[in-house]
Amino acid sequence: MRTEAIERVELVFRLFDANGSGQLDSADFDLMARRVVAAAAGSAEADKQRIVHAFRKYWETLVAELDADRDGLVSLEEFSACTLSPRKFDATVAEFAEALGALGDPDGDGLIERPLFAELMSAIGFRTENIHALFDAFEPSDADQIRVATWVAGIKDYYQPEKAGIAGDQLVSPSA
Ligand SMILES: [Ca+2]
Ligand SMILES: [Ca+2]
Repeated sequence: MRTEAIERVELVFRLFDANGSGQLDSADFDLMARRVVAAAAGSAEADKQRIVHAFRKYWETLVAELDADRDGLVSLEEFSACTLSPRKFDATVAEFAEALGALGDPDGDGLIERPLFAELMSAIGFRTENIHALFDAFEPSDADQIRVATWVAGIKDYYQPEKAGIAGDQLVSPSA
């Protein structure tokens, strides 16, 4: 597996451990969903419900597929196994990416502006400089917008263990 992919997985694990318990648990995903919804003040209620559902589904898939010792928690070691069979998570990641993308596009024009992008990514826990490096890697327009579809594709790429040199690597800096 690519070093970049391992770093991406470890970063996601740290961020998803929203309550800092050292393991992923159901409460992490409720907490993260609340933070992201709070950052999406301008979004429709249905879009907010969609991301809440996507976070719930994400957790249910992780615990069903990765909780090898069946303690109801997902450790970093267990989580890292997600890269061994990434196809199992494709549908869940896609649902999550599309729900997040919808939150980023409340007016439905297919574009997301930098400030909202930064707010949503910050709610997930990424660092400001990494967020802006990622937005820049997506090659924003003169109006400082990127296509939501580009972002959604970028989220899916992020979880692909064979990928390196992708925009998502901007989220993993040596000091992160
Ligand atoms: Ca936790
Ligand atoms: Ca476990």
